[in-house]
Amino acid sequence: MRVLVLNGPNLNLLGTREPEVYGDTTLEELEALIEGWGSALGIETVFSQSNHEGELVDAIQSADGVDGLVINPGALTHTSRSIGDAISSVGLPAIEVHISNVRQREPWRAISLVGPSCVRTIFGRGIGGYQDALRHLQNRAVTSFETVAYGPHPDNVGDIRRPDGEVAGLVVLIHGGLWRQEYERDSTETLAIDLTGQGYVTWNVEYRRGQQGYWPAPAHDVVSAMDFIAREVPGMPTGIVGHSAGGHLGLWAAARRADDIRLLVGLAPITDVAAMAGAGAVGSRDAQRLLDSGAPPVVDLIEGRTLLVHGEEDEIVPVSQSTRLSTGSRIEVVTGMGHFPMLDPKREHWPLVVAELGKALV
Ligand code: CA2
Repeated sequence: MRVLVLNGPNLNLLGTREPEVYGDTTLEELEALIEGWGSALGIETVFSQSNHEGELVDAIQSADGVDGLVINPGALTHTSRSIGDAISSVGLPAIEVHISNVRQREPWRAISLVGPSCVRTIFGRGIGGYQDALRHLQNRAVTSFETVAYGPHPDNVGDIRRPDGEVAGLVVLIHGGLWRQEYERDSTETLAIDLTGQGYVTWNVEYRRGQQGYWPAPAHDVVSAMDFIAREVPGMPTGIVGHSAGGHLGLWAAARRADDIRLLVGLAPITDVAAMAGAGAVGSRDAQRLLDSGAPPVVDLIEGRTLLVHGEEDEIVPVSQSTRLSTGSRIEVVTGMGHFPMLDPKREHWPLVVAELGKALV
């Protein structure tokens, strides 16, 4: 796979000014990083940067022999119809990337005239957003899926992936990201693809988060998403895999649909929001916001049908979030593992998760 990475006006200044907004990595360093992320994924990357709208349009039009685009159009995002038109005209899947959280800055930055021509917008994740964009392009290329709405809000959607052969069951995936707006379901996509490859219908769920509602919006959405998929794919033995804050939502939803859920797998789940709020670490502010909106301080387990898997080296959600729950659940502590490797089906924890799903979903 070959991907063109395009950066627009002023991004040549990266690393030289406003490091508090855009970080301290220069464009040259960023392109080297992206090249490395690409080759780790088997993606060849080519680069271009311009401060001129017409040059960006030319670069898109002449994107020969590439399978996708990653584009940060800079401030042209908010004004340029011609860049959006150029993307639509070449018919390549394009991901719009913004380093900063454009939805929580000046209101005009939240408006994108380029976004409607792109298959996804990734924002507010720092330069890591470019890596996520490459991974998402690759994920889109390897399996087909259907994005379906389960409710009225734009975030009331999910991706259904169906296996080719016999169906072993249904797995609902719930992504994490501290209930923040900038983290979306692309993080659980690789797990969904792996599970679909193993015979499961997967339902990778989006839900309202952050500014769109701290509590109970995400929780209500996840339950609605589960009710929706049970109607869409009826009679399936069902499991849930939730990562981090998605583990929290999964536990909450599983307790409410306990009769229907055979196994809840929490990957580095947040189980004690109050402890997280009080820890004074990453996520404490988010957890406090959740509590202030009325979230229960701790979530329940579904006795005997919960598997918690947690990396001992997790610096975002400490392992104590799982080990505090000593009864009614199986807890696997994985040595030498941090928070994000839990999302990688090639890592050592995954065969156990797949085996337990296989036993439970019969
Ligand atoms: O967050 C992003 O990636 C942006 O696309 C960056 C654009 C900005 O206009 C968008 O609203 C959001 C470019 C900002 C200027 O870039 C600089 C980079 C380093 C130092 C100074 C400016």
